[in-house]
Amino acid sequence: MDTQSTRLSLPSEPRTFGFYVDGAEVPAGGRDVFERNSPGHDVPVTRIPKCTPADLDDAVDAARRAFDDRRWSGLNGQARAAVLLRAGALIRERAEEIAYWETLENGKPISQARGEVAGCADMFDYASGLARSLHGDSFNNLGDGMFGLVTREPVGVVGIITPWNFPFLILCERVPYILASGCTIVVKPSEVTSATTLILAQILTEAGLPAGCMNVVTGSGSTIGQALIEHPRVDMLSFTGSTAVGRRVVEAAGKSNFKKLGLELGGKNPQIVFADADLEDAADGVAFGIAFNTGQCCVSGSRLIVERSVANEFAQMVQDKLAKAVVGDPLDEATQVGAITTDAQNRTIMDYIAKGQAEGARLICGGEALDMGRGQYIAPTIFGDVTPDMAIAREEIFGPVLTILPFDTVDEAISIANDTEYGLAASVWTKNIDKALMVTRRVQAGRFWVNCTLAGGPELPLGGFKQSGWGREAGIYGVEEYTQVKSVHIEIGKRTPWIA
Ligand code: TXE
Repeated sequence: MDTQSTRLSLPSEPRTFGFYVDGAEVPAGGRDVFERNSPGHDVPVTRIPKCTPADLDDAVDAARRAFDDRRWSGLNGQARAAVLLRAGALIRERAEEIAYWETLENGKPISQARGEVAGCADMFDYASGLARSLHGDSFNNLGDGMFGLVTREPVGVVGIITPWNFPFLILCERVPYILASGCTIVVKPSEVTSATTLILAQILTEAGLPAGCMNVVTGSGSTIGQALIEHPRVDMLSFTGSTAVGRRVVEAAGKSNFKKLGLELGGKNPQIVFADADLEDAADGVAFGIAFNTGQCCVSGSRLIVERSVANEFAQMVQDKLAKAVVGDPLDEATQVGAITTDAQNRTIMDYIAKGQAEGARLICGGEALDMGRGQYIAPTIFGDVTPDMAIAREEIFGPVLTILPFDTVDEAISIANDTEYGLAASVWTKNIDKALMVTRRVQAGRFWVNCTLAGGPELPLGGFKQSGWGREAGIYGVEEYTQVKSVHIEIGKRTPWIA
């Protein structure tokens, strides 16, 4: 790649990856191969093996052996932390490579991918500390004859299924925390964005992670994904993706071994803007919240709930902001909004835009595909005159489409915000502390932003209320999620006999 110019060049030929089992890369061999085209350029960029169910069994067996013989969970926290710290350092060393392949497969801007990769290295640094500080509890108040302990133990073999919108970031919000807990892993990345997951497996081996602790099996959701969620020797599964597949995960867990589940599903996240907000900041935040990653974020702020007295003025301010956002080639350093990641998602977004117009919403801006010569791009779009019953106000579009819903009172704002089956994230913009706290308390969402949006880092947990999911990832909560608790009663001294 030519790093001198402001636009990186495309690879001269697709990069070929193997999958990853028991500490080594396995070439595709006679297996079918999936050739991925860059959504920003429509040229082939990677070649990924389509694994078989037998490959998945091999990966689960490797993870099972690595867990059961305690080669990882039996190490002390210091030793586990050392591996995670080295992995963080190696991610930084290979940051440019990871960002490049992430951009090619996903279509996100290279500058954004670089920021995400830096954040991912930080996840490993932070989780390394948790490997050392994870602890249980003790009960010294049970009388002189009894002492109580609560210990945390790793759950076991964890399956991870990731989507295509943040292939590396979502992975790194999970992997270091799971490894910190002492579990071992089998990952099934999205079939269209597997490259950077395979790079992470290489990095972890180089960092000193024992063989079998991190395995990656590539392939489709309906074959490999379904086999992983049904697998009887997988103890826990972390799924991030659509609500429809989330339901299948719950069914499969019930039909197999009742594996523990973590689910991060869809969102239809409110951005509540009061008239007393710093409207300039809020307009920038709302534009960012809907156009970042082309709106393909589970936490995108897709419903603008704005106080009626400033609704028109504010809509104009957001429109002006979006008009200045640079949409274009993801490999160009100046690009802020890249390509739509999959053909199917491109169709879904365009269908919702047509549906919004058919339902009677007013198209304020955007609403069209942008011709960049190649690849698939959609202009950031705003709909006004939206009513809460319209599909564009209720369903997750997963694209750069903002719907505006006005309100008159605080109660009404809260009620509109909660009028959804989802509860993943929410933002409130106001300079009035009472309103900010009232809204933060009463709106049902797992992540809340006050006078900001899409903020995050390794310390704070993420996850959803209502149908947005189960459990939490990241932070100390993320490590604890992958442990189970054991209570230990220890009798001290002579037993009081039951039979005299
Ligand atoms: O997701 P899928 P898709 C939402 C978003 C988007 C819609 C569809 O609204 O428009 O989902 O996206 C694997 N058993 N989100 O179709 O299918 C699949 O291979 C096991 C929100 O891409 O859920 C991939 O690895 N696994 C979301 C992962 O599930 C299966 C992010 C996600 O794919 C499977 C992505 C099966 N039967 C989409 N079928 C978020 N919360 O961020 C598929 N998969």
